[in-house]
Amino acid sequence: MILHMDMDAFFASVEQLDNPDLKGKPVIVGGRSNRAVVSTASYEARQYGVHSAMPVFQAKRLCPQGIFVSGRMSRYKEISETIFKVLYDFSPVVEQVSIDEAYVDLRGCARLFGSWQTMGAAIQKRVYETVQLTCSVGIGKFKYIAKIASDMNKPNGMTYISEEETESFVERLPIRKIPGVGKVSLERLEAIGIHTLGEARNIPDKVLEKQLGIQGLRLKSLSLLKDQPEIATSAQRKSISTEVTLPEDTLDMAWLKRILLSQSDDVARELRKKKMKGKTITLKLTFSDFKKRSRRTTLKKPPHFGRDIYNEAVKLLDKEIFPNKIRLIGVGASGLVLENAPVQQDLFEIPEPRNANWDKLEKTMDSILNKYGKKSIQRASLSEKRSDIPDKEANFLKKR
Ligand code: TTP
Ligand code: MG
Repeated sequence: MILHMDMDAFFASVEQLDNPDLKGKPVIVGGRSNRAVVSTASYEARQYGVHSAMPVFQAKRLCPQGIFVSGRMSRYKEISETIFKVLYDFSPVVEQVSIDEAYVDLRGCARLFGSWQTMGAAIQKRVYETVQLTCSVGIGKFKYIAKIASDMNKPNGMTYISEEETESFVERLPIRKIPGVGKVSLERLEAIGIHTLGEARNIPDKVLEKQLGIQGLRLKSLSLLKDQPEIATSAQRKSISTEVTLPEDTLDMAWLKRILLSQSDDVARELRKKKMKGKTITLKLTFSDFKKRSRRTTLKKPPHFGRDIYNEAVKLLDKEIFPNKIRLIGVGASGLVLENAPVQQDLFEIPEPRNANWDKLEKTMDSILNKYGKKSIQRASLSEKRSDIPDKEANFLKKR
């Protein structure tokens, strides 16, 4: 399930927060001149019909007693950053849409338990406790459903569209509520008698495409409850990697591979901690003449077990030609996706035989390491020459 969070009357609420005299009053944030437009208005001012993008002179006419203030962007940005930090505390999968709006993948909430609504309420509570401002949230199966839902009970509201309700919700959804559908498209649809997504569902693709182009096909796919875009997280742009400068330059492949196995375990453990998998595995080498080389492979099934990461890293190492001895070696995972994100299944794929005990072993190692610390346990294949694995300079979540 996806949650969409949107702060209530954001700029105006910040003004009321910083200046308690403004609380409960019609506050209108906008440019100074009469030619300027309203950025936003407090809910008290909205009662007079004032809204975003309205010329200030018109707002003054509608609400002469309004308190007009010019915006303080740096302050709004500062608060916005704090709010996003709160969201990242809940889930690694957060997509920031604007200064006061974000999607959160609730399936990625490691610290939240209970129903989706309990999770939504916990997020609202934490945002309020942290910045003393209210937000509204919507929870739904797809991003656009969550977004529409968050707007349905503003301010300080929560709207939950359950999996079972989704079909009838979409069926009855007025097209004007759908984000990204412009005025012209709306008028064209209304001209052919289409007002809801349910009505759009029965129109042939060709007709919709002729009327609205690609937008028409998008509406059709929404109406059919087809899979919609996933949350685009900044985590996807990050990588988890570790590297080490060797105590001496070497071409001893057996030693290098033992180090790679240990490093792959570290990367995998960090991935599992974050409930992520990495689609791209990178092998990084620096030679004794300080020349660098980076080799990567992208996998259809992203691994998060050390053994799998190791296998890929070794394949890359085995393909390598070495102009010099190796001075630094490292392995990383990027293209991060949520652990339970759907995997593209190959239609004719024969599943690889897999030793389930490996996975179990790694999970057991996780819990022992978490409990007793980094040096408490290690693979047997590493322990015979334990001292030859240099201390790792783990550099987790390094930005690429
Ligand atoms: P919104 O979330 O659209 O509006 P809002 O937070 O003020 O009110 P709501 O409770 O309905 O969500 O936009 C967030 C901020 O972005 C808003 O406080 C001010 C700014 N903004 C503009 O400057 N101009 C605009 O036209 C809009 C829509 C917003
Ligand atoms: Mg808002």
